Amino acid sequence: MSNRRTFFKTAGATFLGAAAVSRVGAASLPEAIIQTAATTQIPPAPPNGRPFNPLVTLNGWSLPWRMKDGVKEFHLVAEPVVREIAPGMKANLWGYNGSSPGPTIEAVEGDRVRIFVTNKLPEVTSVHWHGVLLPSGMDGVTGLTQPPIQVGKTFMYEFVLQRPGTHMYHPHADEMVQMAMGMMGLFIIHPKDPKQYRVDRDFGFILNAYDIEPGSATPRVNTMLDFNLWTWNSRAFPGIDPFVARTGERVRIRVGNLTMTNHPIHMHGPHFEVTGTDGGWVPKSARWPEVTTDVAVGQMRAFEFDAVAGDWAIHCHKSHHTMNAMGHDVPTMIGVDHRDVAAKITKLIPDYMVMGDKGMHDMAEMEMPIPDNTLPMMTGTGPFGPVGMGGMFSVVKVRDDVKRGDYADPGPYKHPAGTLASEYTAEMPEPARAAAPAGDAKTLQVRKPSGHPGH
Ligand SMILES: [Cu+2]
Repeated sequence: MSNRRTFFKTAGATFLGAAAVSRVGAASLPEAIIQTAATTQIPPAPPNGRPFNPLVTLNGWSLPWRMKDGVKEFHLVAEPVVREIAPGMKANLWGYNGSSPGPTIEAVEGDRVRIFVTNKLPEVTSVHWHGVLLPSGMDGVTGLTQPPIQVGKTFMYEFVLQRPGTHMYHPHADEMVQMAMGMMGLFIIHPKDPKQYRVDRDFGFILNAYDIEPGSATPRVNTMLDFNLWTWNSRAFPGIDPFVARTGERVRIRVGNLTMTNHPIHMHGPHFEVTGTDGGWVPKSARWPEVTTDVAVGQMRAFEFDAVAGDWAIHCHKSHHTMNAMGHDVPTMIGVDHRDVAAKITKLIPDYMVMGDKGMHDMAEMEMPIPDNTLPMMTGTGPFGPVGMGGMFSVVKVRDDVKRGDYADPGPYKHPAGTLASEYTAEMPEPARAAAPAGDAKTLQVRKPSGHPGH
């Protein structure tokens, strides 16, 4: 195990320690760095090679490399991992280098990269570099462009990065199973000129989804649509870190989708512009303002905005995707008066609770008994009480006093006086309602379109 190291968050992080480099410097394979923490690891400035502005991978990390004869060398290890989806729930997934998703690969336009992939899964795999321009033989499609990477074997991919952009990597072998188990990662190609496409904060994450039965820990891999855990980088709210920025900063968020359905990503607060797709950067004249951008399966979208102070929700706008497990089999009880039934059931089951007859917000407030290793369906607490959200939800937290390079959660927003919604407590008359029309519905006048006979 001497070549496996676990890295923890340290201020600024010494990911690629000098000792690590010298110890393996003479070896033919670069050291495989392993990292299992599920909190956002702020990447350090690149220690060598072309300079770039590092990406902040939400609840993730970037893979260190070594330079060898001018080639940037990375080492990915495909292996089973344990991922905390949110505090209180861990999943048995497959990933790379200790985590799912795997670490972000960051390199620069013009770099020659050599990526070693070691297979420690129980079956064959391969890696496809999704969206990256490369020779066909490096594309990683099992059977088509290469034989599978057998269990215990290592493959080598090598290519020159031709164009800056936002990309992903994932297996192209037993894809349905391996992606349902969490095998994926971001692949960022930074521009050769670090001033080009420059932003103050650059975040990235992958949309993924799991079907993990409440009380269990391993995803069902044959599920096509009915997933119960909708995640960003294999984390569900309240396990997803906030996007922290300083007022006025230019912020970019890059999103990739490797689920089985599209996700309209909606951000409250400032309008944003979609500035990048899998195919590269959108010319300024072709960008349009948005508050929601749909990310289809297999797509990448990058969008940018000027940060405005506040706590701004950011979430998938499919409301079932802001729910955790347990939310999907609950019957609709709104308007049902089941007090009589409840009284009878209580004689048989003393702990029976009446729930959902006035909507489901009470479920967000109540500590319902749930199986071990299961997330409540709606959860998370804000300064004003339960948020009632799970899954694909987080908060863009913008403050006037955040320091450059500081990504720590600044706590709840202090709203300036006169800018906060509040209860109206003065006297309130009954609202006047329009009188119902005389007679019954049959007396309603239905006017047919004129000058249009023949019906
Ligand atoms: Cu969604």
